[in-house]
Amino acid sequence: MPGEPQADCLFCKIVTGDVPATIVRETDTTVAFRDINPQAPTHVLVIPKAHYPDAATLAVQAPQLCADILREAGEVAAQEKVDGTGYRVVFNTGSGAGQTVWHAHAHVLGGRGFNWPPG
Ligand code: IU
Repeated sequence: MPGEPQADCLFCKIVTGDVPATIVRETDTTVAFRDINPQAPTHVLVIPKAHYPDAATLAVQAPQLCADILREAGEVAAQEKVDGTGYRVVFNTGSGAGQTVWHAHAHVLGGRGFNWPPG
């Protein structure tokens, strides 16, 4: 079933509390926690509690969750006080784009300047 927890998924285990994470925000549908390998002073991952393998699948199968994640990204940025200067929201989608964890997640990065195009 789409959205069902996956036994071998690290982020599903963070949702259940079986794997520890530094959670900064939680809603009925999402969890936001600090990335263990931060790439900016603020680097928080926002994930749906339900399991979808990537952002594109999430958009097709549970579009409301995309809106929930983007709203939460904005709330994280405000909570971290990086909304004034600007912040970046990234969905790496597919291994060629750098996706390594197959549970949809948004990176919320802030607290430093960013280049364009990205690396
Ligand atoms: P990616 O877009 O799939 O590459 O992002 C996965 C992120 O998950 C990456 O930035 C990792 O540092 C992060 N992460 C984590 O925060 N905690 C973990 O236990 C693992 C990965 I494994």
